[in-house]
Amino acid sequence: MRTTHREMRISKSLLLFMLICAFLPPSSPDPKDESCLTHLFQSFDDPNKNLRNWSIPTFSNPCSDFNSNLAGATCNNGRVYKLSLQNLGLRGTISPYISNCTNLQSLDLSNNSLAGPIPVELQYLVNLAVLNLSSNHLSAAIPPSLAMCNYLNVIDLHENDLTGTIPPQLGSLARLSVFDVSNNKLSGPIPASLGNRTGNLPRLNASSFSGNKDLYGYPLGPMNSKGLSVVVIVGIGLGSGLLSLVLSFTVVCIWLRSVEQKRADEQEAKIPQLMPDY
Ligand SMILES: *[C@@H]1O[C@H](CO)[C@@H](O)[C@H](O)[C@H]1NC(C)=O
Ligand SMILES: *[C@@H]1O[C@H](CO)[C@@H](O)[C@H](O)[C@H]1NC(C)=O
Ligand SMILES: *[C@@H]1O[C@H](CO)[C@@H](O)[C@H](O)[C@H]1NC(C)=O
Ligand SMILES: *[C@@H]1O[C@H](CO)[C@@H](O)[C@H](O)[C@H]1NC(C)=O
Ligand SMILES: *[C@@H]1O[C@H](CO)[C@@H](O)[C@H](O)[C@H]1NC(C)=O
Ligand SMILES: CC(=O)N[C@H]1CO[C@H](CO)[C@@H](O)[C@@H]1O
Repeated sequence: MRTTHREMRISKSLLLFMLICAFLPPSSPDPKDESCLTHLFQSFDDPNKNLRNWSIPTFSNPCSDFNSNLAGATCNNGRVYKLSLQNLGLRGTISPYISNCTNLQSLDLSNNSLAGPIPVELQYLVNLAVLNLSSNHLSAAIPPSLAMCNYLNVIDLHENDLTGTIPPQLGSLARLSVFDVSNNKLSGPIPASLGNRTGNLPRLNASSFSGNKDLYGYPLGPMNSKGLSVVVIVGIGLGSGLLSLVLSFTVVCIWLRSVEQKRADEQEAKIPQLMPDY
């Protein structure tokens, strides 16, 4: 009787001990990941509540388990190394604090409704190999500093509202095998460092660049046709300007003449009155 009671007490405390252990973090939490995830969560707008288990307390230790307890985050050695948050209907922007997830190797935010610029701070993610921000509403220019992420082998930015030119610096990324900026609002020449890669570098074809109406050069067509349309537009502009100038001149001339005529008529009418009546 007594022993079973003691056993029960022992097993109870053992259970308590195990419970405490289960809730204690196995490694010390990382302040950088916490800052990264907290700010990212704040910059996202999540109307479908897909990130409902991204709560502030968990950010202090996102990698308490083998895996992260945050939807879409994967851990390795106590750090977040992969964020896969595609197809979640996320709105809002990408916080520059993303740069504090310094162990990130893969960032996939594709097929959401994220707006704003691609943060230049991505340049601090020196381990980044995969960047997929495709099918969002991202605007402004592609940061040339992405070229600082030496391990990048996938840059997928297709279907956004990106403007400006393609930074030639990205051509220096030796590991780059997938580069897709199709269906944006990019303009200018395609840098030869990307459009016409030489040596052992994987070549990119037209499908990487198509759907940007002001982008030109190999592997897309030359500027010619666009140059012609610019000439036509300038021609139409100048022509219509000249025409309206001529028209307004004519109108002024007609008005002046009618005024003159009117004055002459009045003068003529006055003449008989001025004439002394003999
Ligand atoms: C959060 O969601 C992910 C996937 O939906 C799941 O694996 C994880 O266990 C959840 N975490 C918590 C604390 O509920
Ligand atoms: C994009 O996400 C939506 C849900 O937000 C989903 O219905 C659609 O199939 C996704 N598209 C792709 C190409 O994964
Ligand atoms: C990027 O994400 C989109 C949509 O989720 C997917 O269809 C595409 O294959 C991805 N790109 C790469 C290079 O994996
Ligand atoms: C591509 O590069 C090769 C080697 O540098 C060069 O001979 C060729 O003319 C280039 N093609 C175009 C279309 O620029
Ligand atoms: C262009 O490259 C992509 C991926 O490398 C490939 O899937 C596609 O078939 C290529 N298209 C052409 C026209 O060669
Ligand atoms: C600790 C750390 O790296 N903090 C950085 C987090 O990101 C912001 C925005 O990029 C930086 O200003 C901090 O220095």
